[in-house]
Amino acid sequence: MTRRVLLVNPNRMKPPVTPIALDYLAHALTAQGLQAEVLDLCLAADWRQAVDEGLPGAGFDAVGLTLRNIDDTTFASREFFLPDFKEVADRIRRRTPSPVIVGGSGFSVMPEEVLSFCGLDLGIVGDGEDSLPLLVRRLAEGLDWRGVPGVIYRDGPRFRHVAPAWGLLDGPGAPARTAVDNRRYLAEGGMGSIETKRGCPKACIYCVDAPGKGRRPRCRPPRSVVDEMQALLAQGIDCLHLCDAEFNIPSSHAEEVCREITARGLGDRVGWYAYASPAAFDDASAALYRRAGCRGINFGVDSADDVVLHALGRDFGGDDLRRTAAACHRQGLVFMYDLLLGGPGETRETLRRTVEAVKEMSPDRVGAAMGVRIFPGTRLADLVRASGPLPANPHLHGHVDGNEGLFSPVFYLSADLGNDPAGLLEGLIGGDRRFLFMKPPQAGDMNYNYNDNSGLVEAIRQGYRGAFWDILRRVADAPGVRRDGPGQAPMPGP
Ligand code: B12
Repeated sequence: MTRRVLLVNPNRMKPPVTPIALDYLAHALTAQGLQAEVLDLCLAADWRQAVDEGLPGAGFDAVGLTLRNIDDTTFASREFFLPDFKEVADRIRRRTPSPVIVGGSGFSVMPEEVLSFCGLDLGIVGDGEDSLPLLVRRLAEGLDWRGVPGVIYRDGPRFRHVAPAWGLLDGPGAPARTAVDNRRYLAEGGMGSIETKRGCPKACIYCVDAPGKGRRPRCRPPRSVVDEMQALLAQGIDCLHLCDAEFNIPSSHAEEVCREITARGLGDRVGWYAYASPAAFDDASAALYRRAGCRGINFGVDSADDVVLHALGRDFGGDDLRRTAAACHRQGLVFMYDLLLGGPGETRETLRRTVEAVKEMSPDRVGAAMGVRIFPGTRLADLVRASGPLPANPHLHGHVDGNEGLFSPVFYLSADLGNDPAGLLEGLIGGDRRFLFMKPPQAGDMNYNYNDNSGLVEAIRQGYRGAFWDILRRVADAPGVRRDGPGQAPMPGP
């Protein structure tokens, strides 16, 4: 008997971002003989009606619910998405007796807390491709499912966990990418998406990549990645954002992917963007990336100050930023430096040094996020807890009372920055239009919080394509002139 699974995307943020997880999961379910359907609430005119119509009673063996974002990780807005997620989950549960299984990058950070908050019983931490089909089958066939890798389930008053398997991604097959409306995401979200590997061995004190992806890099064969790119291209998806936390960790794999793209002659047919690390980047990488169709890199540099970078657990310093910037300039690669300001060790002096140094390195854009979201399970959380109760800590902001688990947003913002850190930062930036802010609505057209960003929605409607920061750049630099498509050449609109 064919088992049926409904995969639901409850994330309705605009501009919309492809729920690539559901495309990957649907492919895996189908490949393993199950039937998968996607209910994408982001693309529904009325999500409540879509849930009511999409859930015909007991028709599914399971409903899979993806939770990508817990909150917007933005100090200025501190938007918490769980109440909305719970509303969707509640409505689904009223419409079906089928088991509801939760997963996703947000879920994996604090699975127990999410399930408790939503009154749900079952989830999968980490990769879903192998575990979800196995769990659904075992549930449907009345077999013992309690050993499925990554599973977390309610057992009386507590939860039980099974460790994720972190399987290798070395199979030759590529996901078909046909379960999600990728064309519509390109038209309304400005880009498609693809993942080349999972896992990061680095030790940044605030990062939550490890709970969802593991600590060991698991790289896909470059041929499989580029097969998937071609499948997307066949659907007209010619602008992509890589979904790797950092594309060039390890750099050898990133280079192999670039070579494979170039060897297949796709470098001028597909444009792509990535997050990357400045630790392992030079002229050769910039040249290789560009030939392979790279249209822009967002380097998550955090700071330009060696003391702060060390405190954040980063494995690079100011010199790496300078080398990377020079390489991008020489090779004509558009790039952004994303700063995460106000963390442990930040002072008025380190802030000044960072802003001045970055201005001198002259990236095309600088993301000036201030305040670091403290997630449970990170070294930053340990550090904060070790210094006493949350409400007594002068560096903490947000929901500090009765929230020792750090479930709803709590931010670290160094008290050494004084009473008006935002004013201090704005003064240092001094109206430099290359800086983007996480501070809606005051940031205006320089707002790079992508949570309900109407300026971006409008630019994409007009035909802009690309990473959101690069769309903001092009809109600001040449208002009224559309510059889209691979290699910066104009490209037909949606
Ligand atoms: C690339 C990326 C972006 C790009 C996306 C570009 C694109 N075209 O896709 C951009 C820059 C646009 C972006 C924006 C934002 N992002 Co972002 N992003 C990422 C990143 C690096 C990859 C996400 C991804 O697609 N991964 C690949 C997919 C395949 O993995 P996955 O979703 O985890 O799915 C797997 C498993 O989780 C599981 N799974 C998923 N769903 C389900 C469901 C079930 C039932 C099961 C069983 C399993 C399962 O199986 C999947 C396959 O194995 C992640 C970090 C990371 N490494 O994951 C952050 C991340 C998801 N982003 C994050 C945030 C906060 C945001 C923003 C809110 C930031 C902002 N304020 O603007 C926005 C939200 C945008 C939106 N509309 O949702 C956070 C979310 C954490 C949190 N706070 O909860 C993350 C985790 C980064 C972080 N470490 O803080 N992002």
